[in-house]
Order: sequence, then C-alpha cells, then structure tokens
Amino acid sequence: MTSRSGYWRFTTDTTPEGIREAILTHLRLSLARSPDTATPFDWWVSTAMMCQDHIVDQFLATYRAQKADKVKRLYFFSLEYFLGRLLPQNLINLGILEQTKKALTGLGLDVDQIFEEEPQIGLGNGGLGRLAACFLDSLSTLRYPAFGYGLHYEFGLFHQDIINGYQVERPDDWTRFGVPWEIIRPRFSQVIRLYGSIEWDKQKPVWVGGKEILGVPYDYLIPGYRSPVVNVLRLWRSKSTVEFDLEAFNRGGYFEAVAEKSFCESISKVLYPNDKTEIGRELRLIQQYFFVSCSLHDIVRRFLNEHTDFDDFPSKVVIHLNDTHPAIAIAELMRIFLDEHNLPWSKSWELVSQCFAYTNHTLMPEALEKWSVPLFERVLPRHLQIIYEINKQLLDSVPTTIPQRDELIRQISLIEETQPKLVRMANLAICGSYSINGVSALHSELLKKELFHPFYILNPKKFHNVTNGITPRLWLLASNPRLSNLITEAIGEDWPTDLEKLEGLKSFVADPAFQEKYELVKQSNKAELSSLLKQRYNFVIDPDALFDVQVKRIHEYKRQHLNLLHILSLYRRLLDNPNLDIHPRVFLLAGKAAPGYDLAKCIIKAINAVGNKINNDPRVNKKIRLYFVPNYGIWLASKIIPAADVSEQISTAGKEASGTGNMKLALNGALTVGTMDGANIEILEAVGEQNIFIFGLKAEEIRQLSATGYCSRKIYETDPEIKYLLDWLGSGEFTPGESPAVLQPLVHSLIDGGDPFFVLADFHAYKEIQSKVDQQYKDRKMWISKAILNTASLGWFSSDRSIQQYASMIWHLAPCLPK
Ligand code: 26Q
Repeated sequence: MTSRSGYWRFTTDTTPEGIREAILTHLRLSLARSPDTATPFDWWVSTAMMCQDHIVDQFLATYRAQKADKVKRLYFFSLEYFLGRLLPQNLINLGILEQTKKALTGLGLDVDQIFEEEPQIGLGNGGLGRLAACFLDSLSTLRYPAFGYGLHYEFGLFHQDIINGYQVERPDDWTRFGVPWEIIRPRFSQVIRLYGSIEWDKQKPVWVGGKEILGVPYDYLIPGYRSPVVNVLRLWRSKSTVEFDLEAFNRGGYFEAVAEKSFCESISKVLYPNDKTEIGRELRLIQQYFFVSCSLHDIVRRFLNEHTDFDDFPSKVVIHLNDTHPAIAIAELMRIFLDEHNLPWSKSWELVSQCFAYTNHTLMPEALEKWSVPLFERVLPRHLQIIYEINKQLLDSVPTTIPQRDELIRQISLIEETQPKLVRMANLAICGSYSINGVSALHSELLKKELFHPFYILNPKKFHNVTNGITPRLWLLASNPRLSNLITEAIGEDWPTDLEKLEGLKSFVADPAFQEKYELVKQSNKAELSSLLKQRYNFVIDPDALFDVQVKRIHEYKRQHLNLLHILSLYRRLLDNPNLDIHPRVFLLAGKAAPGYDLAKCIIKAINAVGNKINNDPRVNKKIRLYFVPNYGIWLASKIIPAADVSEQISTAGKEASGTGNMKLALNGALTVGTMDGANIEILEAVGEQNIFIFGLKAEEIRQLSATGYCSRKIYETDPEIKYLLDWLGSGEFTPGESPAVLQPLVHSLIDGGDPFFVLADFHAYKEIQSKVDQQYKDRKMWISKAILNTASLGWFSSDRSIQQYASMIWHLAPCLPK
C-alpha cells in the first residue's frame, strides 16, 4: 500500500532537471525502489508524488489566507465526482506538463505508458458527476474558497466488458495499489448515528441507541489552472467505531462483532451504478445521510473555529446541493442546531433556510427521489420528526386566498399520501433552499412551468437558471493538444481561462491556410483514434470516413435506438442500391447501461449485433461501419471527442436537462445533429442554424402529442419503411446462433410498448437531417469552416462562466488569494 510520507520537503524546482531529481528521490525514499527495478506503476507513483509536492504548499497558503480573512466558503455536496486521471490535469494546471514529459523521456520512459498506469477515479455515473469535477477545477482556477464533500467509495463505477455483444460488469477496485493523491486525516474523523429511537428529556428530544459509525476524511487537493489557489475535495470513508471488539472476542461473540464491522464498512463500499432513482434502497439513504452528517459536522466545527456567533453562519457558509441526493442535509443541519447546539426552532430554520442552494438535474418525474416513511422512520427517526414539523410550517404558510389551495398543498407537501407514505426529497430541497436552479434555459423554464410549478407560484424569485459548462483545461488543453496548439498559435495563450476569446477564431473561418491546419488537426486525431481502436479492439476504421459519434449513458430517452434505426435504414438502402452515393461513415457508440436496466442492455446488444453484421458484410463495409466501444469513461471520452465529425444529441425534446457531451463535442469541432432539447438550444443560438443540424419534435409538440394520444403501433402499421426495419431487427437475422427473441424487448417497446420516447415519431425527420449531413460533408471546405465556427462559438460554455454565475447570482462569493 502506497502512502505519502511527509517527512521531507522537496524543493519545488520546475525545471526538467529538478523534476527528474524529485521523481528519482520519491522512487528511492517514498517507494524504496531503484530505477533498474522500478515498474511503470512505480514511476507513475513517483511522478504523482512529485506533482503533489508542487500542490501542498499552495494548499497551505490558500487555507491560511481563507482563515485569516474569515472568508465565506462554498461547500459543494455531491454523491458523485467523476475525476478521471489526475496526473495530466494537475501537471497542466501547475504549468509543468512539458517539463515532466522531458524528465520522464530523459529517464528513458514512455510518457503515455506511465500516464496510463494511473487508475481512473470513477466516482460518478455520468454528467452530474463530471459536472462536479469540472466545477472543482473552475472554483480553484477562479480562486473561490470552496470545499467539495462526498463519499470515498471503495468501488467506483463498474468496468464494462462486452462479451458476445452483451454488457458484463466488473468491479472497479481503484484503490487496490494505493492512491498517492490522498491525504488521510483520521484526526478529523466524525461519529454519526443511525437507527435507534427518540427519548424525551425535559421536553427535549434525545436520539439514542442504534448504531454509531465512524467517518474518516480522505482529502484530495484540487489546484486551479495557473492559479495560486488549491481547494480541497474531502471524501468520507465509513469505518467501525471499534477497530477490534476485544470484549466481544473474549465472550465468544467474535463473529457478531465482525458482522458489525462489515456493516459499517459497507456504507462507503460502492457507488450506485444508476443514473435514475431506484426507490427505497436502504443503503443508498444511509450513504446519503452518512456523508451529509460527517460534512455538516466538519463545517460547523470549522465555523466555530473561526467565528463565535451562529448568526454569522449564513454569511460565511453556503452549501450547494448537487441534485436531491444530499437533500437530507436540510433536516440534519436543523437537528444539529436544535439538538446539539440548543438553538430554538425559529432561529434554526432562519439560519438553515439561508444556507442552501439546490440544483435540479432531471425533468423526469419518475426520477425524483422519494423514501418510504417507514424506512425513513427506522433509519432516521429524529429527522422524520423534523421533516414533519418543517412540513407543517410550510403548509400553514400557504395563503388562504390562493386559488385551489388544497390541490396546491397536496403538491408541495413533503409527504406524498400514498400507501406507504413517501418523503419527497425534491420538495424538501426546494423548501429548505433559498435558490433553485435548472441546468439549461429550457430545463429551468420547464421546472417553473411544470415539475415545480406550485413552488414557483409561491416563490418565483427563488428560481434561476445556470446553464452547465465544461472545463476547457480537460476538454481542450489536455484532450486535444493539437487543436490547443493551433488555437494558441492563432489567438494567443489566454483562452484557457477566458474561453470567449475563442471568438477570435472567427476571423480565420474563411482563411484557407487556417482551414488546412484545422483539417489536419482533425485528421490526425482521427488517425490516432483509428489506430488506438485497431490496437485495442481490432476495429477497422478508415480515418477518411466521417466519424459519427454518440457517447453517453445508455438510456431510452437519449435514444441510441433512434441512431440504430437510421443505421439499419442506411444498410437496407445500400443493399438495395450498391451505387448509393454516400460518404463513408463510421458510427461509434459508447456508454454504460445501469446493471438493472434491461432495455438499455438490450439496446447495447442490438448495436453490437447490427454492427457485427454490417462490419462483416463486404457489400457495405467500405461505406458504413458500426462499432460499440467498451467501457466509456473520462479517458475514452478524451480520445473519441477530439476525433468526432458529428455529435449525436438526439434525446426526446424535454427530457435531457442539459447535456454536457454536446458542449465537449462542439468545442472540439464536431457538428451537432440534435433535437431542440437541453443545452442544444443554446448551442444552436451560439453557432447559428447554418452550423448545426436540428430536427424533430419540440418539447411542446411532444407534450401535445402525449396529451392527444400517441400511437406507435399505428405508425408501425402504416409506415412501410418503419415496419420493415422493426421486423428486420426482430427477425433473428442479427443474432445468429441465439434465440430470435433476443432483440424482441426492444422492438416490442417501440410497437406495443407505446414507444415512450417518440423514436418512431422522429424517425423520418432524423433520416432527412442525416442525409443533409452526408451532402454537406462532401463539401470539405464548407464543412471545415463550420467546424471552426463551432469551436469559435463555444466559449460561453466554459464551466468558468457557470461558476461565475453561481458565485455572483447565487452564492454571493468573493475570490480569496493567498498572500
Ligand atoms: C439516485 C438515487 C438512487 C440511485 C441513483 C441515483 C442517481 C444517481 C445519479 C440519480 C441520478 C444520477 C445522475 C444524473 C445525471 O447525471 N444527470 C445529468 O446531469 C447533467 C449535469 O447537469 C446534465 O447535463 C444531464 O442532462 C443530466 O441527465
């Protein structure tokens, strides 16, 4: 097990020679290895330790300054942080990437090989977790005082293998060989309680009994890009409060004691691999409460270190809820004020309701978190009492004059009157927060108009929009060095912290010399990806083909099956007409399905089955190919995105809250094929309608169609092409040697399952826009100029802009610089 040893200080020399010495010293003194026996992993660890040396002093200075200035801090609460590999990102932010590469090369090492030794930190499912990671990068870059809080999962998001076309999951044991980044601080551990009961002591409730769990903080230091500020991501790991129960051992109850220990450790064992709510899982509720309680106690402790009067709490502490997953924090902070610090109810509520801000990340009503009251009462009895009281006051506060008051009260209540009753976490988050926001303009509007309408009526000023963003340090500088160099050559080197400077590229859109260089960049990225995929998976990909990319979690609403139906249609047309004049195209899809989401897994199987057929059919495989790339994550994204020509963003309108892959791809010069959904709409506004391919029903049209009755079976029966394609897909032809029923669930969902995401309704519009894509791609000059325009127009989608909006509009936060 590797751990950082802090007994010696290295000079933070940033020359290649200094870096080389630091790496060698760590290899010898921290790892007790010599260069002739060191493995690539040893070299990686030594390099990471050298990098960390450059970060720690900056961290100490940052914290010292924050404390001296008694600053207001942001506390970002998230169950997910999808960080990926930290070494390249940290080296870039510190400005020592090139020197480090030189040092490693000088030691006779292969830099890429060393970097790939780093286990990826996959503590997230998808967009929400990656957004949290991008936000941490921007917070440090913009010098805001901030802490991220979350869980130190022992197992992150599963690895996906594709075996015979099926997704097979493997556990992600990312900490197995130790993590040189983490600083374990057992002295700042917290003890939290679960289960038990409430006793009354002179009218004061006391939560007693149940289980006590220890939370141990693991700190990750987050440097900003060329910034003196280093913030902290503090992740809690659960442990038993008793390391070894000697008493139980002596009385022969050893196995019981071990079971108890294993329960405690199970809390932070594994990330839930769903990106949709799975109602009623006790361990998930415990995960949420465990990390929230540890974090809030840590925050109150830090506050009391620096201040004396709780009245100052809201001006020094803002807590951001990344979706409802940490919403129990509202009841927990109430409990801490009421029961642990003896503040009266009204004072506690006054403070609590000024501290929290909540971001919603989904419009799907079925994805809102709800917990059954009996479960809640068993696990968190005191919190249920508090929630009942908050609810009483909330409902009493509704003016008697308001129209349809009873209906409104039923909708905003924190309790859903079902059998059993349910606690609605979104309602708790809204009523306890002073700010609620969505993550794209459309999404925020729909929150006000539909999902949270009753709350909006009562309190319209609470509602905001902050459109998501992505960090250009990862999604351009680190992932696409060729394009980054070209941009710097053209407009200077300020763009990574001021992304709207990319506008400067607009004057090069029609410049033939620049176009040529831009095309060469894209071409090289495509060639690099082709050879990577050839090497790893034996995929055969012509770098001159159009690279058509759909990479994201697999979900019906994201409609990978709409993509697939179009590919099938192309296949059919090519078989019918071998001379069909289309530019060769490679369809690349990648993404994980939640392990319990059978239809999503069936979509993966269908993509692989159709791909297998097409790729091995010499009649068409020079024109089209279809590959599913296994185990999509941050690293694969950073390889695929710079090589994409077309970005598929084809969710059912009104379903994708924002999307961030859409931004990553457009920034890297892929043209979007997209619906009027999420941030696609704002991307359209930024790039102009000539530079994007928009198709399909709009959110309002989808709503109307649902209301008036959408019948997918009727489409199937009356549309010969759709009928043919669905029958073909379900015929068994694509799954030779397996039951012909393998793809039936997918076909069935589109016909008699009612096609809940309007795939058939949008099929023809999609097919048409795809043929427009094909025609336009043939005009290479025109296409390249549109790609350049996409890069030039995407500056606003930097996560720096998102964070600046949060800081000024919602958090009321000021930067703090180390002296
Ligand atoms: C909840 C309860 C139990 C188990 C799992 C969950 C759970 C976990 C993760 C529910 C949802 C998520 C993740 C959601 C997510 O990634 N949403 C995406 O957030 C992005 C950032 O705002 C948006 O761009 C995407 O549109 C949105 O889908």
